[in-house]
Amino acid sequence: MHIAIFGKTNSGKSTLMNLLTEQTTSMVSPKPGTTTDPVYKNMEVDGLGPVTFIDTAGTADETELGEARVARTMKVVDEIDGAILIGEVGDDILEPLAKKDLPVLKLNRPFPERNEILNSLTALFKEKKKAPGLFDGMDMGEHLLFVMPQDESAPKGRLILPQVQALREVIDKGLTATICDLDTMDGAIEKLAEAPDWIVTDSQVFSEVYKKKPAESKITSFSILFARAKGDIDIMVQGAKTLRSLPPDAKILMAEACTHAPKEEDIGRVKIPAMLKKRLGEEITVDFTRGLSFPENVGDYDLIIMCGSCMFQRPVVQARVAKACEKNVPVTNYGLVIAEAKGILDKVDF
Ligand SMILES: Nc1nc2c(ncn2[C@@H]2O[C@H](COP(=O)(O)OP(=O)(O)OP(=O)(O)O)[C@@H](O)[C@H]2O)c(=O)[nH]1
Ligand code: SF4
Ligand SMILES: [Mg+2]
Repeated sequence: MHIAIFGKTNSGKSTLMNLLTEQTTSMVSPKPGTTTDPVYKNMEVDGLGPVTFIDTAGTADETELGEARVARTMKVVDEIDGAILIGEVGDDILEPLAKKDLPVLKLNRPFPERNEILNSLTALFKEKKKAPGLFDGMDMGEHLLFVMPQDESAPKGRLILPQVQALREVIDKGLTATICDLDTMDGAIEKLAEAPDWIVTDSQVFSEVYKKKPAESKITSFSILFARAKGDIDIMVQGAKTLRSLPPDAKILMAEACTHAPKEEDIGRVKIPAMLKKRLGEEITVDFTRGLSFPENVGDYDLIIMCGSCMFQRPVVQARVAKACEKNVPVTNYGLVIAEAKGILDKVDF
């Protein structure tokens, strides 16, 4: 959950950030424009779980570079689940918050006690609907088989974040899971009393897993679970299907949330572009963007392909889907595009 603090310069945003996090997270000074870039701090809040508080540069900043600072603050609105507003705040902030129907806590100086503020936040967010989970629509007690090959680009000795998040949600949702590699998949299924209800696979081995799966098991991928939970699955399935009609000189944008250094076998940098060229021809253009930067000229593209975006809050993914739709640009994600490229998109269960 991301909660940003907004207010005019010198309103006490950084003071509040330090009060909430009980440490000197942000610099405080009587000089307007002290905070220049958003400052992020993670904190566990009783009743809310892990929260990232974001201190922002003040609005109504008339100092040198003020305009650039305000622009960075406005971008934060795309990332958040809620906001704390200090004092009088302009329509430049109020309107986008209202448009997204985000919960807002209004505070004035002098600030209430820290616990009082945290309790108000917890109460405010409890009223708002819970964000969708990865396994919504699956029933408690269902058994899942996770096929998770770890290739050269996997981090040493660890699992990638989408897999970690999925494992955690299995427990939270009262599901059970068996984990295997592609080579050990047959043996894993043999050990089960019944075929798994669902097979969740790494998208890269989609077609191999599909061939091996018991007829009664439904199949999906980690990326598709993330498309369901964070994006808009219907729009993104349609986006993947546009591969069927893209021109040979198509312009495609790959948007990856992570900022890891790409390795030789990188899925976003190497494997998917190679698949796209095989399908559409060598004439296509593939551009890349990373992290929170997202180009203004989305309308210039014929297709936008996002990663699973496990690092992003749902609002960021939703904002990207909305931006693409506004410009009539199809949008999808890695898993869906791989399923389409391998010819099994129509056989996947959503
Ligand atoms: N009198 C009084 N001063 C306060 C209060 N809270 C903060 N201040 C002072 O107000 C000044 C600005 O506080 P900051 O927390 O840096 O304000 P900010 O909104 O982060 O400012 P920018 O980063 O410049 O946008 C500092 O000198 C603080 O000590 C308060 O409740 N009462
Ligand atoms: S943010 Fe994207 S690239 Fe990074 S681990 Fe998550 S899904 Fe993979
Ligand atoms: Mg500040």
